[in-house]
Amino acid sequence: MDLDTARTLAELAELHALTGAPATGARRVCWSEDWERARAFLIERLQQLPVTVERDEAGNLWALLPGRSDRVVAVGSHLDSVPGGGWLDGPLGVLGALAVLRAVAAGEPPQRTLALVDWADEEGRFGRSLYGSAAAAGTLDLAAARKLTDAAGLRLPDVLAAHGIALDRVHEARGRLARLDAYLELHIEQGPVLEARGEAVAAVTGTAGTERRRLRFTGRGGHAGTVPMELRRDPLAAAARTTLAVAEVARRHGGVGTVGAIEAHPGIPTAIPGTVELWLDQRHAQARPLATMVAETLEAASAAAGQHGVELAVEPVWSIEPIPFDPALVALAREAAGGGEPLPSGALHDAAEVARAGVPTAMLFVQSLGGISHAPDEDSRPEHLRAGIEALGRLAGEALRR
Ligand code: HGY
Ligand code: MN
Ligand code: MN
Repeated sequence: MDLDTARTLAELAELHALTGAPATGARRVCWSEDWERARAFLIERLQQLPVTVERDEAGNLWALLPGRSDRVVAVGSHLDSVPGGGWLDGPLGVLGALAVLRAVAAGEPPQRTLALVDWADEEGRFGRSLYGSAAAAGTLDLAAARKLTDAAGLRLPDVLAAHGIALDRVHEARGRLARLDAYLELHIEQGPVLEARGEAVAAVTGTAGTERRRLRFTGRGGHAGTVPMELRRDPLAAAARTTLAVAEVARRHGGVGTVGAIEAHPGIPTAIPGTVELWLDQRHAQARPLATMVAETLEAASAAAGQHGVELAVEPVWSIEPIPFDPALVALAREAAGGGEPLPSGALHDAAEVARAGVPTAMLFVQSLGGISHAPDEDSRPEHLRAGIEALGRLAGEALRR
């Protein structure tokens, strides 16, 4: 397959210049104007190919290149980013898929239909990662999704409606996955392993289990200058103790635990907060230790609440179990990547939702410099990006033929 990887690297840089900036990072938060610019950037290029471009009921974008059978091999990722994210997380897989589409379109019709897919809101603007692929997989909990809001308090159903999407109908996107014989995703590793190994590209074994909750501590607000320390019921002190416990528990069990956001109300220097909301994200490659991490952390949170005389309310936001990818496809991906040891993914990917819908799925990782991601200085070496796109082409060629 003759892939124009130089063109893809140029397009990745162009997309970042259009929808982000080196110092402040990517602005492609899903459903935002910059994310719409990114979609338009992709659609403009797809329209130069003999493909049909469609948006499904959840807002995922599909481009189909007909093959000799209507069974489909899908290749994709996500154009949306976290606020201030990097230039590669997502677009590498979507524009890498575009490079494969171009190369296959230049030849005879493939044995299977080839689809490029750009999943909507992989980053979980509303707290639930993998929104678009979950809708297509039928695993999006609509009742829970109806209540979700983003950091600015905008409701998920309203933002979808503003883009012509009815939340109650998003599961109608499910039909497409039934036609997939394989789903392939190229992504940056977003961690330090490949750099430590000195490898450019590797296959991925699967994704870690993830538990996400919002903890609400309710104490008694008051004047920062007049309330004696022994009379305080300070929810932020309880949240701080809990945050330290999250890290200890994660270390104890070999997982990861993150408090990525704490919001104090009223959130001013001269008032003891009345309430504090804390976002908790815990992950582990195995389900049982992950469950133990959650239990121990919630125990520590209620002990901290007791110590500070505040109330604790725990709201589960979302969880996904550890997802293994298809062993046969992972073996093909390993070969395409040059034979290095496949590695597990601590980050979530749309591939997890597609795999748990029963579609044979595999991923390829490209080395991340310094293991940095979800930050403006996310980067990879150009020769590694090109090697990753070439490996994706080899893997897609195999999957189309076998
Ligand atoms: O949270 C994740 O792992 C993904 O990057 N959204
Ligand atoms: Mn990603
Ligand atoms: Mn991400």
